[in-house]
Amino acid sequence: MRLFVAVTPPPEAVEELRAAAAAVRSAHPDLRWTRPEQWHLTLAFLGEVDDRARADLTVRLARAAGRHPPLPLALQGAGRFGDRVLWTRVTGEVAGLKRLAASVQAAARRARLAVEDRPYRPHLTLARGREGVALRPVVDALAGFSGSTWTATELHVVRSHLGAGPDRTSRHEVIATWPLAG
Ligand code: 2AM
Repeated sequence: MRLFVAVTPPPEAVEELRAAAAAVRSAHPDLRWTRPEQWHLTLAFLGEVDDRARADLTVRLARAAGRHPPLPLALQGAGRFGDRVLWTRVTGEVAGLKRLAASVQAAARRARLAVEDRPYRPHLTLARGREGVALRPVVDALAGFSGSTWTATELHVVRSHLGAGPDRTSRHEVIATWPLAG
């Protein structure tokens, strides 16, 4: 199954961001907006994972979660990866989030999964671009957003069902959760 590991903002933080992004979203229906109920901060994308690797991974991730403390975070402003991805920025205990991501990636590697070696850049994907649509004005329109602080208290393993959501987007299913308890 296709898996990734993430932390998720609580409903209040999602609602603030949804409200702040609503006008921008209406002004840019040409972008492929992600659904608020699926908003998350990816720590590691694992791709296809078979049952044996998943069992190994589960044990290692449970251990990793227990070594990290809950993380106070806030969502703020926006950024982009070229004209491909529009995201909102993460502030607060970003150093701790990076340490958690490094632990998760190390656990995945020890479970013999191929994890990308790119530097981890904390972000929450709001929309994916469309050919010929510039994201800079959209980033500018969201620049003033400043969400409340919330605390990430849990680590989730999420299964992505490709094409199973509305309009053939993916559907996400949380298949395991552990408290951050370090
Ligand atoms: P994102 O973190 O930029 O939003 C599920 O697909 C999640 O894993 C998404 O949040 C997605 O991008 C992230 N992800 C990271 N690398 C990916 C990859 N190579 N393919 C698909 N999703 C990836």
